[in-house]
Amino acid sequence: SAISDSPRNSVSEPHSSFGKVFGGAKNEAVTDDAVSEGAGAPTFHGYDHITWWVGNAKQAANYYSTLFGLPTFAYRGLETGSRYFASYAVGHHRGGGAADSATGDDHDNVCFVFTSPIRSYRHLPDNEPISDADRALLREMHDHLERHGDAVKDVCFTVDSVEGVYQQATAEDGVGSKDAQGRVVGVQPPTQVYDKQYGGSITTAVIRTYGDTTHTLLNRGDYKGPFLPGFRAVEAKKSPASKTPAPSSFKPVVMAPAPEVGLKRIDHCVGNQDWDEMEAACEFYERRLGFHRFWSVDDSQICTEFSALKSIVMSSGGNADTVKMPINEPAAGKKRSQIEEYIVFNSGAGVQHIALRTGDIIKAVSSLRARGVQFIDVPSTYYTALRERLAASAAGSGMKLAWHISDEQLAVLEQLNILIDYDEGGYLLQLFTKPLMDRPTVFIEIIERNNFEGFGAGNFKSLFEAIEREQAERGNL
Ligand code: TYF
Ligand code: FE
Repeated sequence: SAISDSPRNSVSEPHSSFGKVFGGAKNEAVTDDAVSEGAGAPTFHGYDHITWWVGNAKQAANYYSTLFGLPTFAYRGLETGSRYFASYAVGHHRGGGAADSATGDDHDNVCFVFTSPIRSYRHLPDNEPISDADRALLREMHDHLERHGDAVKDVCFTVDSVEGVYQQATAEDGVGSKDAQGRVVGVQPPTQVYDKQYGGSITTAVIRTYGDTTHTLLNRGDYKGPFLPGFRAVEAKKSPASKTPAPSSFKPVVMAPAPEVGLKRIDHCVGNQDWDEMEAACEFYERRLGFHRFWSVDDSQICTEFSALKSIVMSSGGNADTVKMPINEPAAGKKRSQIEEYIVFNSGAGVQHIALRTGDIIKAVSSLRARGVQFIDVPSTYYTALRERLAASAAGSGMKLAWHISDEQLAVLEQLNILIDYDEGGYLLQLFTKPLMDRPTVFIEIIERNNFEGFGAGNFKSLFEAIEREQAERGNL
């Protein structure tokens, strides 16, 4: 049946039979090793934004504005003096990442940045007045596009101490400051950048993680601008003012405003690894960033008739475990798994999906569907099995539940093809878009949590079978 095995995978349930739960405390031995003297455990406040490198940032920004209700609020490009790159910041950004991390309240901070090169690297004239740094970045961006297509480049966290985290991440600690593939971890040492236009400054540093993905460590200090230095605010577009009154024969076309989506924050951001790379990627987060293992499942638990995967959720700890970076790797199966398909089309490791949290998934998904977002659909047998399980609980023969979803709510969830995973104390509602680009690589998850911090393990089988049907259409099984 669809969610037949016990989906008890919450952190509060240490006896989970589905998914392994780790203690809440950090791995002290590892952390002590890695922290250089004087530096305390780093504090992560949350996700600030996620940067994608794409072929056409203008269109990508429009796609996420129109389909996901994330308006462009800041821009840099030719008009702001950026001669080689254009960037659009979309979403709702409330500077500083997670102002409410102490309370665990929603941060109302969902922000993507789409960046494109706007000049060729190979065809720059000999006398092009470009800085060495911009020339190197132009080359890196074109290489990235060739290798990965439109893809996530950087996941930016707001931190208390950029210097502290960077120092820990790059410390000579027996492994040296190189990652498992022998590459230097430090990409950009801590740098303070002032903003002449808006005032104030930010501090950033950049480190390398899996694949070509990086993490920017950001402290917004006293920064006053709309997003980051170099960006200028973009206001919502108004219709052009005209002095001459419109002729009465002219009936302007007026579109109904698109329904609001209500995405609140980035819940987690998952990285796919190549074969046998998961452990090293997890160790990276433990040793370099002081993360701990929050939850895991292995291939005996996540498998369909055809394919399997392993997954470990790495978490920053601290208030409400604000930053969660699950790591997947393929496992042996009869056919090519979705992780292997990703690895082929992405040419290696990278960000697989970004989960966006909402407080009202019915409203969010209704709106997203109306806007044209395409989701992966599970068969109706999923809901038949779910109803049986919930009925058993209600009759006292199943899991004892401290929460309730009415038949009517369940019917609405089925209409929208929203998936449910739960334990005794709470539940989550989630669903997944189809891949967002031609390469079957990155997708987005929409998630609502109700006292349940698990990762939808009870949905994995149905979900992966649905994904496999799509893979088959792509000729990848
Ligand atoms: O939050 C979740 O439930 C997802 C599940 O390839 C998931 O992370 C895991 C692996 C995968 C697709 C979805
Ligand atoms: Fe997820």
